[in-house]
Amino acid sequence: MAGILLLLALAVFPGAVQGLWPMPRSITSGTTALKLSPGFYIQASAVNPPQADLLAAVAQTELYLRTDNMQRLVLGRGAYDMSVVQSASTLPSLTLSLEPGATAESISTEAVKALGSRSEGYSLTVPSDGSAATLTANSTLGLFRGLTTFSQMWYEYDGQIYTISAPYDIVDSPAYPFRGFMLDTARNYFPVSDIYRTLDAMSWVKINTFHWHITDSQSFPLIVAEYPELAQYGAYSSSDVYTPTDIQNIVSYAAARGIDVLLEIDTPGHTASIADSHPEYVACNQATPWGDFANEPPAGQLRFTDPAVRNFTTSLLSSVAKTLPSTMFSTGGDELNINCYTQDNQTQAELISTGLTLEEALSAFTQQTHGSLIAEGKTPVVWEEMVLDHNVTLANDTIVMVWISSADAASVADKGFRLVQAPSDYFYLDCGGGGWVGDNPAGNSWCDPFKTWQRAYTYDPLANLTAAQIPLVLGGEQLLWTEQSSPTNLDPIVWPRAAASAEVFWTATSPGGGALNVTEALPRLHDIRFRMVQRGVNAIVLQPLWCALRPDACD
Ligand code: CP6
Repeated sequence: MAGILLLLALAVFPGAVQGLWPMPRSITSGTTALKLSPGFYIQASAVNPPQADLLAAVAQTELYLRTDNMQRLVLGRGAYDMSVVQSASTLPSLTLSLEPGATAESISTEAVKALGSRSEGYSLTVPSDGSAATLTANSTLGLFRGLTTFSQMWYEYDGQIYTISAPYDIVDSPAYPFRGFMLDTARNYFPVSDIYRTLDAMSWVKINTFHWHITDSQSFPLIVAEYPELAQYGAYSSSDVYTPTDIQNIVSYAAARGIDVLLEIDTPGHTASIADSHPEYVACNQATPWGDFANEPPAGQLRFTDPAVRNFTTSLLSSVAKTLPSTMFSTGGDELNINCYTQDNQTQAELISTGLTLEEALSAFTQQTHGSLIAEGKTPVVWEEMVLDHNVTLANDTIVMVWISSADAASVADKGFRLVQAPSDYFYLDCGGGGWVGDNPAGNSWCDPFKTWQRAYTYDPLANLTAAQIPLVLGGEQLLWTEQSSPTNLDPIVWPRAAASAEVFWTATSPGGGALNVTEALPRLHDIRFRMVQRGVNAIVLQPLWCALRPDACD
């Protein structure tokens, strides 16, 4: 009977890699069991000098190893001969070192470097014979990514911590430099603690960019030192705000986890909340019916033809950008409503007096705002309409976010811009189905179409691009617009779905083919989801536990 069970086990998981997410790009693993010594430790003293954030990551990894308690998965799957597992060799330690010539900068310093110069690769070897495991990298950021992988190998069973896939030999690095997650904190407010927890979960799947859509028409929660009136009048309340200290804390928390914060102050559209403190800067403020002036209520867009508004916006963006370490800053540029300006007497008068078309004036506005960002060393980021709809003149190295449709990536690439894949038809996590769901007398699904993790996972980031355009794809991100999300549903609506693109852009087989296949991925996604729950993130379950315990039985 035991023999039949063992045979069955080998047939079900013939050396399958358990638990790793994203899957390393190069891995050999075995079928030998190995357990952590009771005195297991991670040795970082060869990293000289070891920075505080690396030591904190080491301590955190040691804690996760002891507390993840994954026994119900893999070992609890019941198909293993536990006497073999229990007589496994013991792993005494994991030794970290930098490759010769690499400097021991902090993870935080590495995390905010420009995309092309961020080094996230690492090599991780875990022998099965009881000799020490080794992790080497070119940077502390690479060591951090390797620690994340190491922490996903282990499963608690009966008081011991095991892997069943030793020996491991992993040489890993991301396929794409930009792997993001976007959160909108303007439709509904999220306390700093929710953002910390989200950053933790992002780091567990090696997402390296927090695209923070911090302001919009509904609220302006960002306290800007030079313009305190914006949040004073534009935030939902005096407590629903991010202070300069909050911003610095979030940026530091993110960087220590290998995450760069790409802040977005959306302009010139999506700015009705600026009218709460500066009504003279905003056209069609709360005009009705809102549908004639905006994609969702309230209407209101900056009067970008007005020199005072251009100067104010330029100063606002650079005041905020200069407080952030990222080399990127987003000025938005999505969903501009032209009718708002056609109906605005002041805008029309300014166009007549300057002799400019609306698009020429938009170009002038963008050149001024971007000019000051570039002068501060930032690379501007914009939504695709700036390039595809409004023909705005942009610096060649501007990064363009594709959102309207996956089909638009090729059009952006045709114009020669670098791009981030954020297509609504694959990567939007919200249930708006159009950004806005108000009255719904037809009673359609509140969440139609819901994008499953499988949908995101099967996205091909290089579809319809020529070989010459492929290098323009920096990566991609899943996004949460929060018209219908708040702290009450943040974790469940994001996790584990947002892990899908994390693997697409880390592991992606290239060219073409997004990643692996959903059948192979499902057991690993069960495991990372369970690990998220163990670590305090309320990620939704994917299937009955019965299926998670029996990979392949529910395909
Ligand atoms: N808010 C802002 C939004 C959306 C965008 N920008 C949005 C549009 C369509 C859908 C979902 C969200 N709510 N500022 C588009 C970039 Cl389906």
